Amino acid sequence: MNKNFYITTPIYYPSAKPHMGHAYSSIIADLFARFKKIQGFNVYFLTGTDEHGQKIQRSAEKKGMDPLSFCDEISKTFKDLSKILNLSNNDFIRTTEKRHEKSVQHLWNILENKKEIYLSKYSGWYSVSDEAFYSDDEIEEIDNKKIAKNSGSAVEWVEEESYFFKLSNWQDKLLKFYSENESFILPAARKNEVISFVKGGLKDLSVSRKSFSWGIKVPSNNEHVIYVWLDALTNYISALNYPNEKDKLYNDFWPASLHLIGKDILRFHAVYWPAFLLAADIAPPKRIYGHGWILAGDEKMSKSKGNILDPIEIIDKYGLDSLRYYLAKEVSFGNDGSISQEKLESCINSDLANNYGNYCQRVISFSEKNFNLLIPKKDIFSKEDLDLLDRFKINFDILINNMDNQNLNSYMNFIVESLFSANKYFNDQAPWNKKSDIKKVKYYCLCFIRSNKKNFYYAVSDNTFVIIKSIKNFWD
Ligand code: ME8
Repeated sequence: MNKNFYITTPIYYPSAKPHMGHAYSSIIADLFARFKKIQGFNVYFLTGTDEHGQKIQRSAEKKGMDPLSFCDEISKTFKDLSKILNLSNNDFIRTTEKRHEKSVQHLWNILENKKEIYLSKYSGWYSVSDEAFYSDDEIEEIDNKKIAKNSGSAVEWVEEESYFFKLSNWQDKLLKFYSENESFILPAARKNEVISFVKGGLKDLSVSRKSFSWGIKVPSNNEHVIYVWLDALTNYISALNYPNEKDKLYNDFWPASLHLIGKDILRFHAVYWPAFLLAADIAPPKRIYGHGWILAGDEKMSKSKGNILDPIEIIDKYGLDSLRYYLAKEVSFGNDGSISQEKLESCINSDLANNYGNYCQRVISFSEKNFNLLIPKKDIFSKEDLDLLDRFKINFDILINNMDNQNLNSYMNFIVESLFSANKYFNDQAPWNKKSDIKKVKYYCLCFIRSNKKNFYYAVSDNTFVIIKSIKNFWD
């Protein structure tokens, strides 16, 4: 069995400071990475920043800075955030690094040599905010402004010489690939969206720009820079030292186990990326999971809308583990979820403080008072007690299966239900009245805390004691 697991977040645009949406993708990816580690997998976890293209060039110009200095400054805030979030990432890639440029140009040369790329002229709509080309039927006019229907971003008319990738050749091969790899795109509803988009017909894709210069040069024609998405997607292999196919990282970890992304960038990952790779005879990743959006009210939280919650402020106020728990539990994974400080507080109160925290506190202080914190022997159990204790063991394969299919909601529900039933057990047994065998009750309760810690809290966070401490602080 292959015990390597390669997981990635999107590489974020350093056009403005990171917000809760970025923190969300990174925290959930980290949760899966940690879970696989607990299972004994050799995990490689990548995140980073996507630094080329017109969007970054314009953002830098607005600040009166050269693009690289601008990226240096903002990319650092993303890197700092990865530390503040306690991500277990192995690498942080920046697309302005030389190692990445070499990789992208190599991939370009392969595609050009294989005649998958040709020179022509692009005329059509372009959204700088999405860094995406749109066809006529994908745009609409609102208040005299042309916008992309799916994102609401402004589009502008572009006419310029451009290289094209023969995406139209890949329509049938992609459909075949999706049907042979049933769980390549998750969740299922998103897979259907992608399939109907591809069935609707694929046009050749413009993969270079000539009217600005902030990007990686087309090796054979330095008047053109490579389209930022072809550049950005390649980060997933450049970080593994592609094109050095003998490299250990590349050998061990490609194809990736999971690209975790937001649903806004599904088309790039589930259509363009496998087409580029198949055209270059490189295996596509095993899975793309497109999660939903974090909403503020009923709108997407985004830099351009200015409705963002700053993860650093929230962490300063409530602690990292509370935020990680809240995002994993309260945002139904795969769907959009609206978050707020009020909901975060009530989640901390009900689940962490009243439920798990209260439980740990009662059990531990009870055990301190009566047993000097020593754990009694296991031979005092009835069958019912052992069944209760085995709850995790019995469900372990189901839990692993949930996590392997990114069914985070079922996993979280199991944990939360277990917390409730453990609390109920302690109450029903009322060991403080000495009506039941208090040693037995205590053993069960401590086991529960321990297995919960191992199976869940380590996955949510590195340091369970920080959680218990922060829960205690919350009470006090
Ligand atoms: O798209 N809710 O970068 P980006 C949930 N550079 N997730 C959100 C979110 C929200 N409100 N807002 C952002 C790019 N995200 C490209 C990616 S990858 C090769 C290149 C998360 O800075 C989500 O994962 O716009 C989304 O897909 C990503 O940030 C977009 O980040």
